[in-house]
Amino acid sequence: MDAETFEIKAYPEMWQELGMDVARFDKMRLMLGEIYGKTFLSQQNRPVRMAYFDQTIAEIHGGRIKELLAAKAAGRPVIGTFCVYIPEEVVLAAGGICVGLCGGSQGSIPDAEKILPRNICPMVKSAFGFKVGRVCPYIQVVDFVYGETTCDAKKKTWEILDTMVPTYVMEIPQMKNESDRTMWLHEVKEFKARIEELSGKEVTVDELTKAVRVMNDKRRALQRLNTLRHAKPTPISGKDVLLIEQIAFYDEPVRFAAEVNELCDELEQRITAGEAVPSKDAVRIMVAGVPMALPNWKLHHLVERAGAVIVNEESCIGTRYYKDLMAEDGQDMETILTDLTTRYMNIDCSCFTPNDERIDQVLKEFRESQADGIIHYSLQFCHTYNIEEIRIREACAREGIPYMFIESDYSPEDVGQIQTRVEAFLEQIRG
Ligand code: BJ8
Repeated sequence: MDAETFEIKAYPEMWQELGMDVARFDKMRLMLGEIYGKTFLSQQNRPVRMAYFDQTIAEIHGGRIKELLAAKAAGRPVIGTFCVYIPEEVVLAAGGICVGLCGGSQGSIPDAEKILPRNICPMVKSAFGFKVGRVCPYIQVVDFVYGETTCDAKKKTWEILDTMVPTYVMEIPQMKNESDRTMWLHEVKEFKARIEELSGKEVTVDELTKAVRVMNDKRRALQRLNTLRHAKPTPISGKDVLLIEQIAFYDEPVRFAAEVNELCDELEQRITAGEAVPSKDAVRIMVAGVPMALPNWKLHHLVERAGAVIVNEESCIGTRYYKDLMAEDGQDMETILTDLTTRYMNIDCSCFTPNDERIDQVLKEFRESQADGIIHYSLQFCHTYNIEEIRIREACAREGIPYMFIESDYSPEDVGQIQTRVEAFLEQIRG
């Protein structure tokens, strides 16, 4: 595959059956394919094993959708998600499938703004707009959307989204006291009952244990990838790792973990051979902050185009998704669900207060990734990340870590301005 000829495959008949706006979606498909070619396939010296992930993108609107439809036909529920708080293990144990829904595109925002206020998070608008405009096959396929009460923009949008596609909302605690843990455990049990009702299948201890192993294996593969990219020089670009972290949310988990491990084998050989991407003395940047939902590649592209390399994402599309595993030896349902509750309560989303763990985690990841500086990335109107940024900035100042804050959206309008700021930041680091 090369940058000029790459194309995302078209499945107009299937899209028609899914009730999509086929003509408009087809234009979006062509545009996405072109951007993908320029952003990813134009990179030099990519690992050979990235071919699987390129192929996954080529089939993003077809191959995976066919798999989801086949699963549904076999009675397996398909759940669309927007947050790493979904207890995926429970869905898997009932034979179901989780798919992360797109929310990283400017193209669907005008659809959302016909209904929602303009001054809310672009991720929420983008995701909502995909349903309004009927331009995402994933949201057309799902049995229900999993929503959560992490932030105000999301929780109020679910009420409106629910009129278009069934939306199940779980209450996420905002603190981590004992009472919050008890409440979250109760929420998990109710979610399990809902999944069992939908699938017609009881979630047994055996099935749940198997699902925990599947998810742990997938998370272990991503941890391995992240550890390998921390090598100096790094054997893979930040863009490619971000892409894999995004694909993690919709690919079949066993296949995905196997492919990531194959890639890791190749990266180990590259490290031994001293192969560097992009060059041995490239400035190493760690990104922290909000998730970058598909196809949000803007910041990574700008940073790496300026000659630096991104070596870590402290983000839900990043380490927050895979840093924590679960015990695999739970003997009874109550113990497993309690372990699961603990694992998910370790997620240090900025919706929590206080959230000191996240500040510590950012510093820990900075040290582990051998980065030279941190860019904190927030989306416009995301109050929790935009305010928590103050504490990250203070911590970086205390530790003498070069630091920059970027608040952006999905439009191309601030590209020039971000490019200039990134270049100045890299110069500051180079000294
Ligand atoms: S666990 S980070 S995936 S909520 S950026 S929509 S918070 S206004 S994405 Fe998130 Fe779950 Fe937390 Fe992770 Fe709201 Fe902020 Fe937008 Fe956000």
